[in-house]
Amino acid sequence: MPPRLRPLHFTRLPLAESLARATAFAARAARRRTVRDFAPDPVPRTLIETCLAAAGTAPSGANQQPWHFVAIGKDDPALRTRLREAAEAEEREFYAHRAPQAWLEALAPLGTDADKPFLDVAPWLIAVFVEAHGTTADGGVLKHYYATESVGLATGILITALHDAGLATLTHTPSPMGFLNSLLGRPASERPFLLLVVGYPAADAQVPDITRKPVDRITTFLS
Ligand code: IYR
Repeated sequence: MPPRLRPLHFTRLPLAESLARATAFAARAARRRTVRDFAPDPVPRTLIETCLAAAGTAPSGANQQPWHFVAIGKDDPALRTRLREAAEAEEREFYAHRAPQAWLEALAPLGTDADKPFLDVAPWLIAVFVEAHGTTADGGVLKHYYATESVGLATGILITALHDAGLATLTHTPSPMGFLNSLLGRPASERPFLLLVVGYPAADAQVPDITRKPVDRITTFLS
């Protein structure tokens, strides 16, 4: 069957405007910091939903859109407690036993530990899942292509959208994350990708004094 096509309707920007936009965006992006101290202040659901809509525009393998987001507000404090307890149990194992010394040394500049109060405090947690495979019309397994890469792209857009909307995020990766399936009722066909913590930074939030590689160290131009 031939693909169904329609006109793109692309508007080309004047070059000066492209440059101005790119400069402004790079400056805004540079202001994003991973935050670990959150304020309890509420964030309306509609703001989260709008950023999730942006995330859902990510390119994906064969346009399969193999992502699922579970947004957890504060209506169910018992669920928050269960999530925190499960994450901290894994983290305690990680910091005390599982992490090789070299990994702990790599994390030292960030000052992280097994305590995850932000899982209680932040107004929203967004659990991101990879749909490792889909389901065919007759109930069979539908292979997904580049599922992990696709979800990484969507998560990048989500983080950027949340930042651009004036919110702070923490990309949290308790490992292993299987408890997210059971606590959030997601099927075995979905693999937890990460847990995004979202809200406003605490008034006294501090961040590690670290730098980013300049563009000429992360890029090779061949021209
Ligand atoms: N998941 C642990 C450890 C951790 C790992 C990496 I890689 C980080 O960049 C930060 C933390 C934790 O959340 O503390």
